[in-house]
Amino acid sequence: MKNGVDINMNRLRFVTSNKGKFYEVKSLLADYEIEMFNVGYPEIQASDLEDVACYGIRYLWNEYGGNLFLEDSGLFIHKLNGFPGVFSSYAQNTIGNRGILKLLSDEKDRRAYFKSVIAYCDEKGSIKLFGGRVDGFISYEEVGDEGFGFDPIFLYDGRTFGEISLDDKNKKSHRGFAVNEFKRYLDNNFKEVL
Ligand code: ITT
Repeated sequence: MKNGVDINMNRLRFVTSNKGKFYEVKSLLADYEIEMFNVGYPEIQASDLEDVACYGIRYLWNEYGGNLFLEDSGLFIHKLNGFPGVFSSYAQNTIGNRGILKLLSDEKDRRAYFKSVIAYCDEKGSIKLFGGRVDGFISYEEVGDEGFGFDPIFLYDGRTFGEISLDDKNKKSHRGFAVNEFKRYLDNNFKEVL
């Protein structure tokens, strides 16, 4: 303990049920001990990922204390006015990638982006948000079996995220950018007390 604060700040709980996300984040935060903390939290109906993340992290702080983070992400398709966006999980579990491709079947405008928001709560209950975004296109068919979720239909630089390795995806993805921002914050704020 230092000034009443647990100085082992390099041990963090990542609240998620998604192993694909967990491995991506764990690889980027290799200097830290990351524990998968699969406890679930309410995801409110809101139009912004930030609002969903803030509500979730406050709930988690009340239930489990600090030193934890969550990550909320979504796929936003221009021609569908941002759908599935905050409903990405629901869309993935119901219509899936095939359903998304069907919605865009005769569509030439296939622009889409992934967005990621990380909400972190420290030992004292202070909350910080970090974000990342990657712009790409929806493919015409599912390609590749790497990654998870929408990866086989998200085209970036001529290949889908389903065709590239985890390390490659981490260099260009929404989550990669958000986690690197988070890492910079952790390195600046906590490394010196270890
Ligand atoms: P949590 O337990 O962490 O909430 P989740 O899978 O429900 O896991 P999200 O709500 O953040 O995560 O994700 C919404 C949906 O978007 C979900 O179906 C994911 O599979 C999908 N998704 C998120 N990031 C993705 C990525 O990098 N590549 C492909 N699909 C992704």
